Amino acid sequence: MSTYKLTYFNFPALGEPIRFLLSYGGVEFEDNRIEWSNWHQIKGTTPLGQVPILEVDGQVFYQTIPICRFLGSKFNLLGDNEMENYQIDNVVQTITDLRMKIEMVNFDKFSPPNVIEEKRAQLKSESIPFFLKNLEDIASKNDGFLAVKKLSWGDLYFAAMIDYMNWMMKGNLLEDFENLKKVYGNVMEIDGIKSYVEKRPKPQMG
Ligand SMILES: N[C@@H](CCC(=O)N[C@@H](CS)C(=O)NCC(=O)O)C(=O)O
Repeated sequence: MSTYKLTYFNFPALGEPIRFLLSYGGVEFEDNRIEWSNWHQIKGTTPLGQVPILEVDGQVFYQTIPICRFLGSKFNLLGDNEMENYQIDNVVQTITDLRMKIEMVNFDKFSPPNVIEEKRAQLKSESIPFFLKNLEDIASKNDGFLAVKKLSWGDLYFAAMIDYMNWMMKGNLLEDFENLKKVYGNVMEIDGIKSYVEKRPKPQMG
């Protein structure tokens, strides 16, 4: 049996889709949540000076999306052909683009408060509805899933990232998107995910 060790900080963000996938796969994993205060000692030991990293039988994997796709392959959450795999990659990239737009504002340490407020308002009224409408339309054609009319690693990635984006925006981004709510609900109802969410440590969200 393989061993899995995920190293990331004690918050959801990029670690959470990997935690969701490992929980879905029903494998034991070491959830190594590091402290910011120790980060300077760990940074130099990682391939790009970044986390998450996932060690599988001692082999180091890095870069969140490729790790998720790798686990999706392991746990039968890929599409059935190249077109379906493109569709999954496509929604994952769209979620990532939106996440990065929100992060740029949420973690902006340089702009004055009034500029940050303007940028948050722009996110709420323009970028977020624009990106989510794209995903909502795709989900409306996929029977409660984000792609390929069945559960894929893209759904798990989405649900994990929505929680993180909700936290950054201090609200419920899915409020007006019925099909995306179904996608989220389908993931959160999975036994492995439910039991992980019940027992996960309280994150340090700053
Ligand atoms: N492209 C990488 C980005 C990883 C990344 O930005 N990690 C951040 C935490 S979310 C990090 O390690 N920050 C600490 C640092 O760069 O020193 C991925 O998708 O995994």
